[in-house]
Amino acid sequence: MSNYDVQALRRDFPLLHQSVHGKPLVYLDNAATAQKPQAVIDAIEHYYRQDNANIHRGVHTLSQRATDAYENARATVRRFLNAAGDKEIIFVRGATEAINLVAQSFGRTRLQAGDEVLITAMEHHANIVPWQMLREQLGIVLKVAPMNDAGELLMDEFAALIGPRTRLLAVTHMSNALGTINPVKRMVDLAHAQGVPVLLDGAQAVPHIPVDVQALDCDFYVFSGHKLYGPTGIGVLYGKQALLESMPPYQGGGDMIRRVTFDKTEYAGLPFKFEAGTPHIAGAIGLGAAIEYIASIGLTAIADHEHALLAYATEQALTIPGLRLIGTAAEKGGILSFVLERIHPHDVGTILDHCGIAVRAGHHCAMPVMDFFGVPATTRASFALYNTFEEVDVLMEGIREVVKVFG
Ligand code: 7TS
Repeated sequence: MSNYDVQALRRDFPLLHQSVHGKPLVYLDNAATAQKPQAVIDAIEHYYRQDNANIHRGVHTLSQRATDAYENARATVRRFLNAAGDKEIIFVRGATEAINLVAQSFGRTRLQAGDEVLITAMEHHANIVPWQMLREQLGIVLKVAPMNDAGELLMDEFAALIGPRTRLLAVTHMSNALGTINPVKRMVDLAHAQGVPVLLDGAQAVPHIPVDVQALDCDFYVFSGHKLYGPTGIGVLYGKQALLESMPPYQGGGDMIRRVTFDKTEYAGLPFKFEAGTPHIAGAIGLGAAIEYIASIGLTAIADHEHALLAYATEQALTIPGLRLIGTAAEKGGILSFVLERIHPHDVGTILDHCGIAVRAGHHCAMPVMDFFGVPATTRASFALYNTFEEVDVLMEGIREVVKVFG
């Protein structure tokens, strides 16, 4: 912690150095999307200035360079997740597309009416709606594991919900609305004990928690590049090789085939079977650069810094009259979600914006979580590697200003 030089790190992020409404920008909407370091911007620019070509299909030099850069990014992701091989890393648009891929490829071919998919009460809509679509298509049953008032899963109830018809457990590693970090290793073990495969939604977890998919032994792991300091439009589906091999393609087109005639198509092997069409080449390269950037700092150092920010912010927030925290799990990542008595979160967000502070006000694509806590929305501040204790002070001053204006 002591040699964590946040001011030096901030200089790596050009966007942070600007004013909003005449105030220095305080960017605390990192759970929605994180800012990009110069290294990522440079990698994307270098690709478009020097190497741009379509991949896998060209013998010319640029195409080979582009292919190498794209496949190197895949290897970087494989090391980041400690996957067993590059074939287990599928580039997709983001966490959302990855979950839809699993629902439509794995789900649609393996599940039947009456089969169950088990999720939790704190899922993002991206890990609810694809299963509801499968319910429409197949007549499967969606089961929801409950949580307590702190936003922690009730583990006994969860374990009891894994039954003979459970075909998949799909659960968030870290909640975007509450910050709760779930005991995913224990959950995987409980599911596997009953032969149930597990999908982990790592969209919020990967920027904050070192992930080892082999140690977790999860069957699928998904995340988005843009929350990990990488570009939008790129994300990752990790799947165990044998499982991915047994699944049909999600989309058809170029690059995912070995041979096509009008009568029959033979699909390509992994990972290309799941990457139909020209992929987001620059996005993958940018994501690779983001992962290398994070590795150069160390995810553990980043997590320690963010935990210190969260502890400080929590302590300060609790001194503000009428403030109620939403999400007080013992295991929590850098997310501070709250409501102020009789003040709508949109008003909070608007006033904070006038103070130069970017927070998110809304349901955070987790409406069932809002329903559970009996609130229409929350205001959410979420921390990243470049946030400072001074910024937490500015946030708290801003919230006190809101209370004064509306109080
Ligand atoms: N899962 C979780 C836990 C998320 O937080 C999000 C995005 C997604 C899935 C979907 O990711 P996408 O990149 O495919 O959209 N969460 C948020 C958020 O909290 N505010 O904006 C997006």
